[in-house]
Amino acid sequence: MPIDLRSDTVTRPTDEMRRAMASAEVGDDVYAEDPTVNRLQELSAAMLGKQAALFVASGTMGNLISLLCHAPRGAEVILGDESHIFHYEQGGASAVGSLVYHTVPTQPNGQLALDDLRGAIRNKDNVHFAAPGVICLENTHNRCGGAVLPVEYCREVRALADSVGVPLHLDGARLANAAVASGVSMKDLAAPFDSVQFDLSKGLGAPVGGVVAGSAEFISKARRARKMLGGGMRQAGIIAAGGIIALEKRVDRLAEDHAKARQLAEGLADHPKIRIDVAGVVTNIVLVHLRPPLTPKVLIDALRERGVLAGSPAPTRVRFVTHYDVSGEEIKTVIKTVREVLDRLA
Ligand code: TLP
Repeated sequence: MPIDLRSDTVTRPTDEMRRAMASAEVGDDVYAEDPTVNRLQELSAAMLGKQAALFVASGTMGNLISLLCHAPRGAEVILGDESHIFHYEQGGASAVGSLVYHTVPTQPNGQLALDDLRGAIRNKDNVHFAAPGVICLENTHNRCGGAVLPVEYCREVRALADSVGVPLHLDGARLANAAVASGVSMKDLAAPFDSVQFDLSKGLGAPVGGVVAGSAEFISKARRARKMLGGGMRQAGIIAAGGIIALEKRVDRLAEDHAKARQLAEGLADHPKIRIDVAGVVTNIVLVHLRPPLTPKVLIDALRERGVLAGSPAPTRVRFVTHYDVSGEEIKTVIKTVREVLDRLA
């Protein structure tokens, strides 16, 4: 078996999760009658300090549902140019919801500068402009190496959003990692946002799904949007049961993944063919910047031959993501392998 660091999405459910899934009580969730889904939703809403929550098939679906419910046709989704929603979700809000993406530069720490946001919020009373529909942040920030957004910053964006009457959405696919790394609860991190989506199927280890949380009114709209998108999943308690274990038992251990990421970054950082911002590795993502002429493809192919899998988010970067299914010993093997491969490559 290769050591797979392409993503924390590769984690497999534990035996405990599989047992819970096998014995889950189920019902038809389109009628809101699946007791296990209902329990996951109640637990999620409580953990995020929101009135209600909705189980969704994936993080991508959770983000799309949220944007569709916040913004009317033709309105703008204001978001970072390095955000997951902009890069990796097929422009779904445009394709499905007739929304317009308005990007602002993402700072290296994952934040969007308040001045840039102010500049992007157009005057909705001017007939020439698309109206502002929703502002989106991302915590942790995937393409910024798992950076954590401080809650104080999120509160500043909230104040700005309030001053112009625009809702605020959080892509919190790895919100649990942000909470563990910063020592701020998921509830406090979620508080400034009207809606939050988080994933159960990444570092938390559930096999499928995510959750959207918000006000009761927002979630009843979200339930309609989920059905329209084909996400009415019937006896979904089978998969929701894994999500309950993830939330109840798998949050605190994310600290181990963060330590493994730090171990990896520190073990590689002094190699002359690469650059790593070690201090910036605070969660489970390690971005390795390659010095030319080295390219991600050459490095990734050579590592694959030696049984180590990594991904490439950009033309000069390779990404390693730590998770439950990779041990500290395996990280030592990865460090040794990457160093040997780098020494050998041009
Ligand atoms: N991220 C995946 C890939 O899509 C890149 C990964 O391997 O990191 N928001 C953020 C910040 C994400 O990182 C992801 C997945 C999603 C949303 C989408 O979640 P899913 O895969 O459940 O649709």
